[in-house]
Amino acid sequence: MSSTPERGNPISNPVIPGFHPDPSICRAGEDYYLACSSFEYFPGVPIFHSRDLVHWTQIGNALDRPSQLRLPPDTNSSGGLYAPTLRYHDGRFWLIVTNVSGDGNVLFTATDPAGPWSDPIRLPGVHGIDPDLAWDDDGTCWCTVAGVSQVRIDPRTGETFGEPRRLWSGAPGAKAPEAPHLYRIGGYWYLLIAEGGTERCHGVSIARGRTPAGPFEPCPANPILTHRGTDHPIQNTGHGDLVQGPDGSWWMVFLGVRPHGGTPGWHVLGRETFLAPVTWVDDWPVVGEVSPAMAAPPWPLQEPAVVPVRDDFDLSELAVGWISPRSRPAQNCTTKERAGWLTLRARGESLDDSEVTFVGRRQQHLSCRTRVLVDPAEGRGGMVVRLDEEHHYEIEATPGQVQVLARIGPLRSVVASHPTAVGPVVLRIEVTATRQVTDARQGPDTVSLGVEDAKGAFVELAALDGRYLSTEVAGGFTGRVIGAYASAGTVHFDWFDYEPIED
Ligand code: 6LW
Repeated sequence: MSSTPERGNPISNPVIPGFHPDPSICRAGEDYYLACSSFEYFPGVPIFHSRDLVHWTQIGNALDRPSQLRLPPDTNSSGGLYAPTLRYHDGRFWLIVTNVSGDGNVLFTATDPAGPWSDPIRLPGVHGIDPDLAWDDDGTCWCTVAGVSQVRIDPRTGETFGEPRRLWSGAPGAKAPEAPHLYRIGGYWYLLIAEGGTERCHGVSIARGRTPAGPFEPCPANPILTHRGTDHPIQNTGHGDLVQGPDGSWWMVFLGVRPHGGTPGWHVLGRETFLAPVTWVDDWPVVGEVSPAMAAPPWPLQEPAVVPVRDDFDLSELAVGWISPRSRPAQNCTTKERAGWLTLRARGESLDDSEVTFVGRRQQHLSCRTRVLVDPAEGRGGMVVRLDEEHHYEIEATPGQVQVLARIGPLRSVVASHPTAVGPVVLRIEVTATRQVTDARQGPDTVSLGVEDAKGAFVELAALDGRYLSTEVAGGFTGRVIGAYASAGTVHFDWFDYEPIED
């Protein structure tokens, strides 16, 4: 267990930017896979692949059909799927996750993490969130949940054996001991947990024992990771998972946020997945420096995937990064009706509705430009920056007019109206992060909404303060999702551009 990652050229952290919280990682030979929570969105639990821990590509969503993921219309935003655990054992991939708005703890298996994953194996005897899976040498499977408690299960049937037993639960008095992960490393069983709550007091602590049930001895250096009380640009660090790199060195993935603007600071991209090196001292893990530009690991890095700006909707299925609130019936969302177009058929009457027809992708950059070509001839719809049903800014097209609408909590407003030629129109939203704070009350960014004229020039119709589309204002566990929607009739979209803007 002794290998210290060399210091190489800087790489950017988060390694998976945007709303990708509660990361869980596993290694299968030379491949790494990672899963994140996804809450009220369908499909659920995005699955990523990497061979260097630095460059990640989404290869699917583990829960991508209604028989796996039922999120009823009354599922709260930030309800649904909480933290998963992804493990590779006995030649199969295992994913356990809690649907707090449905079946509780459920387990899925796959031979290919890109899918298909199995139908759910229910675990009625496992209570609580943040379920973890760990196997003993004799094949016994232990399921450990927030709190922290543990019960033996049969992962193939979901059967539990005996009563849950309480395990070490972190520092006395620390709130929210959760995100447990149990590892057999060397002569110890290590129990890694998060504590302090997923906000600014978040942290990672660890204890070790000689059996999976303990007793556990807390690490004298706990918390082994926290940024609480610091002015570090990455905050809320916690909810970690350990993994060994290709050279045997150890690393941790964990969640963090990047608050922007004046005080108290607002994060708009949700909780993102970060990476940090880990070394071992006296058989205790020591987490290395967490930096937005961290030293690359000491092994060859993959070429980063080239991500196209434009999605032309030319494929018969939507790309894996597109998500919708709660469900996405084919009759409301298809790329098969008008070849090369995304056709959205309205269900709700506005983005205030829990089942609005909306297809979006996570905002992954502090500044970015999104554009869409919309044909509203048969309805009403447009492009939106969404936090949840009560916090969204949109530019909406009907034949001959566009409007900018804003929903902030109890307030809903038509901010601007603008005549357009009848026919397809290009809508644009530009998000510009606050670069220089000159006023303590300054927000994290500005969201500009408008259209493009016949020459392609941006006609800005409104520039709105982005703080109202932040998690600090909206509450909950998610981050911004930007996409296309229909609020009446049928609306067609020819293409959608998402372009990062360097800060
Ligand atoms: C997650 C738990 C948590 O399951 O929030 O605040 C839940 N901590 O670890 C959703 O991310």
